[in-house]
Amino acid sequence: MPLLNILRYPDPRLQTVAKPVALVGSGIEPRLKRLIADMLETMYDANGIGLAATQVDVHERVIVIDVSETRDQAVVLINPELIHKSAETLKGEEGCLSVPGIYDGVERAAAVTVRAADEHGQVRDLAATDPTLAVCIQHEMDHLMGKVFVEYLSLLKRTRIKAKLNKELREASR
Ligand code: K1U
Ligand code: ZN
Repeated sequence: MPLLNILRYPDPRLQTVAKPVALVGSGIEPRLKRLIADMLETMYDANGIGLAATQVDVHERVIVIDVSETRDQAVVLINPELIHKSAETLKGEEGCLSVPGIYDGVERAAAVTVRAADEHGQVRDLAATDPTLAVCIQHEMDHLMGKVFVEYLSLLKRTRIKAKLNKELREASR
């Protein structure tokens, strides 16, 4: 199965708001199954713990996540909706496959509950109390809304990050 190209910040396509997936009664259509398989392969190949369809230039509400150490506990979220956010917050270090080499702290809810269809089209509630999973869900749901984690950082930091990534892009295309 092919590895998908991951868009790099500040590519304007990362700002696209994803549309809901039309789920029909008889489960997941082959095109969507292929997308999920390709996204999982791409995420594992890049050593990521999550990937949103937006990052591979598909503007539909699909997320894959695996925060396990064994890398065999994939979670697929189709049309995810946050139904609960804890009042307790945490400031954890985040990274992003679309912003390579940049890590910084972002304040997020420490626990969330998300309602989403799984890879079989079954709608389920997932209560994420593990902070890494909770943060990753929020980070990936931001991608579906066209938001990249660096937008939580100061303008100065964002300007520096854009300059660094643009320089790397120029050097790579020489
Ligand atoms: O690009 C992405 O959306 C995936 C991203 C998910 C993520 C990482 C950390 C916090 C929130 C969301 C990554 O997988 S970045 C690479 C990575 O594996 C990683 C980086 C920092 C901490 C933990 C993992
Ligand atoms: Zn990301």
